[in-house]
Amino acid sequence: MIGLTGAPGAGKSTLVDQLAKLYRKQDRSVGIVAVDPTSPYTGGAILGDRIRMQDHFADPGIYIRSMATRGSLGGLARTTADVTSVLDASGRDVILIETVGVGQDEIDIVRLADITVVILVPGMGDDVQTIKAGIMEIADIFVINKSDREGAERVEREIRALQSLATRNDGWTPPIVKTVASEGSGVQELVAAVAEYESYLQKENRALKKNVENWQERLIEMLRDTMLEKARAQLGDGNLTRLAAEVAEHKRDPYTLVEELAAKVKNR
Ligand SMILES: Nc1nc2c(ncn2[C@@H]2O[C@H](COP(=O)(O)OP(=O)(O)OP(=O)(O)O)[C@@H](O)[C@H]2O)c(=O)[nH]1
Ligand SMILES: [Mg+2]
Repeated sequence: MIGLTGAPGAGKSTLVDQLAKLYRKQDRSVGIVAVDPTSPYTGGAILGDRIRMQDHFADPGIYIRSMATRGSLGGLARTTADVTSVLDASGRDVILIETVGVGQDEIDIVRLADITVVILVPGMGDDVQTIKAGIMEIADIFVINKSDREGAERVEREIRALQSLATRNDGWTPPIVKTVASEGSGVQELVAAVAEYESYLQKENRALKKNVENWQERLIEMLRDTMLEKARAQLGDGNLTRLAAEVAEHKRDPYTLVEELAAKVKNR
């Protein structure tokens, strides 16, 4: 299960498309999940992806599912988790999850993946600095896409510099692969990097350990969602507004209120 994340327009879909083609050539079945947490209403990118993916529609070896945000708390990550679980169970050899950006929702989504590929592009300037907190931790492999553009070397230097500051505690140094997804170059190298990380994960049971960690997080999320749903149901419509007004008007303190509400859910 490979998660690919990066800024809007970084070339994620193009790269996913190329990867899918390559894996199909190796006769492996592919599942693609495209998640768009940022644009709940337009769905433009997803439509574009659908059109781009038309090539594959006749191929039963490829399953494609696009999802826009559900807007509800935890909804997207959870739905994605469910879809990927189904794909996993269906025995797809490779599952590619495309998601935009590096916000919390997306980090949740990539946490589902066995391998996380972070896609950067040249010309982002200081962006690498701003997003480093999120991405340095989640990237197993870095891709510098649009390497046909000026500045790819600079991005590479910046990643290396950040890597030298913080080594991962599992000892893996995420490789940096330069690609031009629109022309298909570097994709072979990316597949090789994925395979290398895969075999690294197989050693010393690392894959299982990672999976256990993922499930630990996911169980907590599922639990949180379920409890929250219960609390919402308990609260009923309109009551939240009334309670919020009371807190805003300093008639109640929020800490005691939340304790009370939580206790009610517990006792049900
Ligand atoms: N010059 C250049 N253009 C590229 C490359 N890869 C993709 N593109 C173009 O960049 C644009 C965006 O590509 P997408 O694959 O849609 O990017 P994305 O990250 O999926 O975009 P969103 O899903 O909207 O966030 C398209 O016009 C691609 O043709 C590349 O390596 N070099
Ligand atoms: Mg896309």
